[in-house]
Amino acid sequence: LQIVNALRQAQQLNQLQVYYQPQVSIADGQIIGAEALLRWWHPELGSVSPAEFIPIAEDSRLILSIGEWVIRQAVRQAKDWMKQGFAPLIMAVNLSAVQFRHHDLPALVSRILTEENLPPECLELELTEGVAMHNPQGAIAIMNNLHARGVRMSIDDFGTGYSSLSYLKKFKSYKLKIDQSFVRDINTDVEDKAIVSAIISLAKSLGLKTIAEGVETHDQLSFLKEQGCDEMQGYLISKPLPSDQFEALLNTYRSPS
Ligand code: G
Ligand code: G
Ligand code: MN
Ligand code: NA
Repeated sequence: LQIVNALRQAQQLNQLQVYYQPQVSIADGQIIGAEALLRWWHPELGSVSPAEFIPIAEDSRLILSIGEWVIRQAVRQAKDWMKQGFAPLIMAVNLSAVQFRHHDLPALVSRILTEENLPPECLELELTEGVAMHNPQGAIAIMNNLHARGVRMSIDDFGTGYSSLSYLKKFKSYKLKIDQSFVRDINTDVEDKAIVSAIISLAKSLGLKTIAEGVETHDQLSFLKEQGCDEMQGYLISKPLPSDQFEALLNTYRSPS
């Protein structure tokens, strides 16, 4: 109960911050996107992981206001970098189950994009495989709605849930995010190798892009490149960064025109 109250106040007290982790094209090494990741710094509790507080925010439905704030911050940031002359990035934002199923989500997303003047195709909403498959028919309807508004969808933590391939085909997603648990031992574990190459082949045959999460070493990257994975995200490039540090990183890749 105490943590719920602390979380309720966190927004007003400016204790929440959005960090950004670069997503890089494996073919040419360019930064083509960013994943927005929420951070909470509490004066007594210190840094609280979203893995801990998102479930609490979900139960209390605080996630609806916090989640809206994250989408707006991320969209505004993407627009700001675009205005500065950086090539357009695709900004990826995580959606929780409660947010995804809330009836107002598609309209809310459109409203934010209009108000912040960001092209919808610059926003990607990440849905975990578990949430998508929990009620696949419902998920298809929501994804169709978001897709019709021009927003991209990706399936997060792919491989950790149980996917029905017939549904995967019907999801209006354009990218599978290969969970970092499969990437970690990719150079030594024959099963992980097999799983990752199977996910990449599956994605290709369904016309979906792939991004590997949690890439930390050059050896992991070499294997992914060999298998034809499209993109990567992980400490090898950068950990999630506050916006000013992300911008500094963008500047080392290419200067604003
Ligand atoms: O960045 P980190 O490893 O601390 O994230 C831990 C977990 O919290 C991840 O599963 C990530 O998807 C989730 N997460 C981070 N930010 C958000 C957010 O804004 N919304 C939701 N729903 N989940 C988030
Ligand atoms: O569940 P989701 O994929 O949204 O969460 C991504 C989580 O993975 C974030 O908490 C992020 O901080 C973390 N992360 C990102 N890159 C790496 C990495 O290279 N190694 C590890 N161990 N974690 C990472
Ligand atoms: Mn994610
Ligand atoms: Na993930």
